[in-house]
Amino acid sequence: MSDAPSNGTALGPGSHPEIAPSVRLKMYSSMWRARVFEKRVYDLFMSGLVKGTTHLGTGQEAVAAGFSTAMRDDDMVFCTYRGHNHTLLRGAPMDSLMGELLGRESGCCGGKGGSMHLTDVEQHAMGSYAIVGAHLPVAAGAAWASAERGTGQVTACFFGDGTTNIGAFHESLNIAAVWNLPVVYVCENNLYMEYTPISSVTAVPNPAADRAAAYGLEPIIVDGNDVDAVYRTALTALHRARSGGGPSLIEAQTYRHHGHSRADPGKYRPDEEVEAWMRKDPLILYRARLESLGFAASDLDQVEEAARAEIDAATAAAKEAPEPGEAVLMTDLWADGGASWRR
Ligand SMILES: Cc1ncc(C[n+]2csc(CCOP(=O)(O)OP(=O)(O)O)c2C)c(N)n1
Ligand SMILES: [Mg+2]
Repeated sequence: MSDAPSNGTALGPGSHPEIAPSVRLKMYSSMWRARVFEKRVYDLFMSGLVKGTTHLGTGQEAVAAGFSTAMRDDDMVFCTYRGHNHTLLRGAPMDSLMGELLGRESGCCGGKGGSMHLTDVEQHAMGSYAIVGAHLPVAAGAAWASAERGTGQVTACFFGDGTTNIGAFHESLNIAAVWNLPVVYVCENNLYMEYTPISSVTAVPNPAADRAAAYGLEPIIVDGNDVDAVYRTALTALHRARSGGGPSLIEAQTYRHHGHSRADPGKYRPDEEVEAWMRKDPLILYRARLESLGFAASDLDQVEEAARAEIDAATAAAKEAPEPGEAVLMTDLWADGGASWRR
């Protein structure tokens, strides 16, 4: 589980001191863990071992790393089918995620869910949702439950730019604002839906931030490839929610390195655009920043090595794990078709 930094969630807006070196190293490590995970998923998919489809979060790691580092251990996360980064960095063990992708019994959903449904409730990773926009109202409900119970938990809900044109986005933002819910909605604006540029189907240039005013919220845009900026923005929004200040809507500007899903080579994107964003790779930018701040290159190399060792071990464990037996078919089901609770 990620460590909530002690200098973090107690702070109010605008009062964040310099980010501690240990927090910076943790964020660098988080981004590398997510990067090597996605790279391995890609390779295993190409060799036919990953069951089902995949939507990789490569290039978008800074959003998950900054948020997960700023969160309290019991804060909840809801995410989309592009949810590997968020589920991993919320604390789901890498081998259970890899087991899930390979359809093994060791998987976080017993091998039944696969890439688009990664969930680890014990770690407060509350699910990956394949229907665009479906999880936004559920996240509002989770936040409402925390408020009613007085647990102090905040719910963070991640989604794409295309989601801002779905009704559930507007309904959720509205109820979150009206009920002052402790929820932080985060739009990862990677400029595209499946193959369609968001700009070609949206009436405003900033698909999330430009809608914030409709719900009485401040427009917040953050460089989603700058993990420090994401972390500071997350601290402010989490603090606001936890201290009764209500929801936030954050637009994190970022880019996916691959196509939409495994079948998409992403050729509809102009070469110059892809190249410009590759130069803004969050891992490369952060390594340069850390070196300029005096972090030893050998320490940073060690972080990268540790991530590679972790993914090798997780892959080996997943490959060795058995496929689920037939008994798994009857687990986690309403065996009576839900008859008892429907009455
Ligand atoms: C309600 C609904 N409509 C359409 C789809 C098909 N679909 C899957 S992903 C996707 C694009 C979503 O884009 P965005 O919200 O920007 O997320 P990204 O994939 O870029 O992370 C679409 C249209 C779906 N899953 N659900
Ligand atoms: Mg998108």
